[in-house]
Amino acid sequence: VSYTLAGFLYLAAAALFIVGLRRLSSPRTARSGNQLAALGMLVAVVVTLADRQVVSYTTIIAGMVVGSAVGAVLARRVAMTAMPQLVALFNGFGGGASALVAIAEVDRVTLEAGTLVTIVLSVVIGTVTLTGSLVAFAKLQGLIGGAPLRYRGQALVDGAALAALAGAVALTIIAGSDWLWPLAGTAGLLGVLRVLPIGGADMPVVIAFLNSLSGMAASAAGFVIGSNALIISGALVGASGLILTSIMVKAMNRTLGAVLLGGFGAVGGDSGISDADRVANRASAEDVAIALAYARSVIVVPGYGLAVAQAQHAIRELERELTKRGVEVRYAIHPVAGRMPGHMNVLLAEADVDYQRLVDLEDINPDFPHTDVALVVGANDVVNPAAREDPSSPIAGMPILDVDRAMTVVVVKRSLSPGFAGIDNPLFYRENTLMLFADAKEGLTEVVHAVKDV
Ligand code: TAP
Repeated sequence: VSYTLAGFLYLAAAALFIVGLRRLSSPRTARSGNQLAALGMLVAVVVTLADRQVVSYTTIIAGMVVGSAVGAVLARRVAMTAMPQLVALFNGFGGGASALVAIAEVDRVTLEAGTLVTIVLSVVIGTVTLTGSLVAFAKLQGLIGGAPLRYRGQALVDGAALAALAGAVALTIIAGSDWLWPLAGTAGLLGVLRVLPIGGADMPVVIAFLNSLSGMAASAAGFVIGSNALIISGALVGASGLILTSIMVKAMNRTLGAVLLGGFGAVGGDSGISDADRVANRASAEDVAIALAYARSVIVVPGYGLAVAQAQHAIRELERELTKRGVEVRYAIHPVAGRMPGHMNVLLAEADVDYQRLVDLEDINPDFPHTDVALVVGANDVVNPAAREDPSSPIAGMPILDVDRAMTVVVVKRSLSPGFAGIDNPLFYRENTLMLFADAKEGLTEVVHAVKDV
């Protein structure tokens, strides 16, 4: 491939990435956006293989076969609810790959000051991303405890690690590439030390942030090897990761600084609900069916439990039955409902729920006071009124869906157990709340039958 043609094709790939990303902003165009971006990646990979003096095609093909096989198995096996861990691993490997590319490049290029700086950046950001992501993975997968790790002298240890990293950076720049591995070692240590103190409840934000870092590492590696396509795609990942981080941080009413400092999400904490007040109104599927069938308006609030139970088709069926009876049915989507950004949207799309019925938090909250029934399915933290009412709650200030303001609230979940944040939910003990204790799929299926009989 001629130099100009290669440059042109890389540019085309970058344009495909950008258009693809743009199309991801609406569910209607997301599928084609994904395909366009994948096409861009294919172009970039093919041109790289044809254009560069690659080491050996045999090694590359072997790598691609093994990688694709692992990817295919993961794609089929990993449950949607475990997607955050998988994304964490992907980010980590992306960061690690960028660091390795930069280290490998040292022997091939003449080290000018500029190149050395980009190599140091790739190695530091890439390795922090790798080890930080591995810790995030281990926390979400339950391999290590999700609680924030606190110990005496933590600030001192962090400070020492930071100082060691600064020393390794200085030595690499002054004394050259021999110091790259110690540099990677200290950066890796910092990644572990920084993510361990952060609680499981903040992991999604950490993962989005590490995603952004993996993009920055790739971009820096792009400068090292002089690849425009890598610089641009890395920058796109870096920027979109940061935007996602900011959206999630806002949705949890935190700041990125507070999240990264860690400590949030400690289990325990007094909910302030006395045992005498812990009386829930238990309802049967028939009770729920009557409340729903005679309502004018129903807002469904899907949460993590809907995903676990795979109850998306059952809720869609219920929506059909209710709309047949003239009930207005909409879905309220909390930005961090479920376990990954867009979780509920993907789930409901799978069951062919019309996008028009999906309403965001800010737009739907004013409607709850005029709504007959808020039907909460497998959601907990995102409807916990303590966030609004109790300044001492660990989730105080987190924007929630104001379901408690609806005339009647129906909650479908198996028990009174807490959700992801591990805290009690006073909503379950309110007078206008009916609890249907059931697996979401089984419970909703019974409700559908009962609605048909009303
Ligand atoms: P959660 O607060 O985690 O509550 C889910 C509820 O679902 C649980 O209380 C559980 O109660 C119930 N459940 C589990 N299996 C069920 C089943 N088979 N049938 C019916 N119910 C079932 O969920 P949420 O309201 O969606 O909130 C999400 C939480 O996850 C937030 O704290 C958020 O910060 C965090 N988080 C979000 C993300 C993103 S980006 N979305 C990523 C990671 C973490 P029972 O055991 O009683 O059934």
